[in-house]
Amino acid sequence: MQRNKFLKVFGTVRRVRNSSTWWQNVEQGPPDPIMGVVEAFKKDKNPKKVNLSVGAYRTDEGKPYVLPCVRKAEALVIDKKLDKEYAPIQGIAEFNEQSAKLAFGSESYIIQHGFNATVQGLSGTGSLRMGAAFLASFFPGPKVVYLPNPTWANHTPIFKHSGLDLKTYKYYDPNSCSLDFCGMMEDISNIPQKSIILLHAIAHNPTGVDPSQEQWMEISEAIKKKNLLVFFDMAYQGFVSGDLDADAASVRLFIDECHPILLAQSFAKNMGLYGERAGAFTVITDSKEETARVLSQLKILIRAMYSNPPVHGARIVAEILKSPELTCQWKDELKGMADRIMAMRKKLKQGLEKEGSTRNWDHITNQRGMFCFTGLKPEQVKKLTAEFSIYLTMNGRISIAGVGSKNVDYLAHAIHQVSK
Ligand code: PGU
Repeated sequence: MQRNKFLKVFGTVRRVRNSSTWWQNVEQGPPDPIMGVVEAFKKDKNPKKVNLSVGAYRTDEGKPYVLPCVRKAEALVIDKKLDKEYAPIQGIAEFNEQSAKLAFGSESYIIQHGFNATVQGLSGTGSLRMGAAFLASFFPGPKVVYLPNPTWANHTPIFKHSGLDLKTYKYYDPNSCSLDFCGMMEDISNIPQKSIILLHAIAHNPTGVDPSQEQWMEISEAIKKKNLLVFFDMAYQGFVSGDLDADAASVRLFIDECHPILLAQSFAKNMGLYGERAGAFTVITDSKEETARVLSQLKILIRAMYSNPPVHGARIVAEILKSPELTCQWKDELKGMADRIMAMRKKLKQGLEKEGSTRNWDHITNQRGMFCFTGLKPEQVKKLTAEFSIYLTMNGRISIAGVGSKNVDYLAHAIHQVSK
């Protein structure tokens, strides 16, 4: 039997075969801008440490939250003693059907006429990646995706990884901490005809700033003029208002306005199914026949990328969505999460006022969804982490879902200390 040989070189233990390895030119990569912060948080020994980096809901006590409706649905799924065979390439049919109904509304003409090619995706990220692969293979216009500036940190690698080019459009005004609507409209008017534009359907990440319904209408008109293909990322349906229909308003408006959109959905946040990787990707088509053609190509892409999706999370989602009782319970629990986040926004703002901060913190309560884009500069973020063990992303984004009544005053105090 051959034994491994070890050699100590400058204090590092190395396994040796030859003098060189295949991977000697692989450079150390940088930590992920979001997940890397979680890793740093875990290493911190300070008992007061607070993790506000990743967008994952926490209870008021700071604990991860499994929704009771998910527990119930999971028990029902387990009771069925289903087999562990492969799902179809496009995923579980019931899950795909229910996901599309949730996004477009069960009465939507899209659903009635089968104008949706919907496949199960690996949560929101995998659904976006599937969409990117589809665009890379089949989009007939310039393969350039216009992203809002700023946007979720992972959008850029997802589209780049598929070989698409990226450009940005103006979205956020740091002076007013609100939407730069004029800048956005101007940039859209300069996008070349038949390009691709990504829009956050609700709860824009990282800014927490969404257009009003009137502004969405104007955005739709401007996009129509340029004949752009819209790719909606909807990772937070229900998380803003607790109302699933209200939170899908932008997507439904674009459907009513006959935009041939793409849609990535995620059940990570609204059902708390983060690690189950349950999501869906939809291409809106012109006919049932087009749906069949698109679906056939999506299946070919999926087969090459991961063959077929995981079943457990999708079974839980389908169990909830097909049961009126469980859906009703889910809506209550979703509203509970949305309300707790809103209450924490108010408490944080009050806390800053109590600390004596003279800065305007209105944006904490004006912004929506899971995140607050605080406006803190990278040096202030570094101080928050170094001096107070408060972990957030370098762009000054905090996950309000990670704030609770026990740490909100500490957070307000720390933010005041670094920003006064
Ligand atoms: N799209 C947006 C706008 C998101 O914010 C996220 C998650 C996703 C898609 C993908 O979520 P899935 O978990 O793949 O369904 N953003 C969170 C979670 C951490 C991360 O970056 O993946 C965040 O903290 O920004």
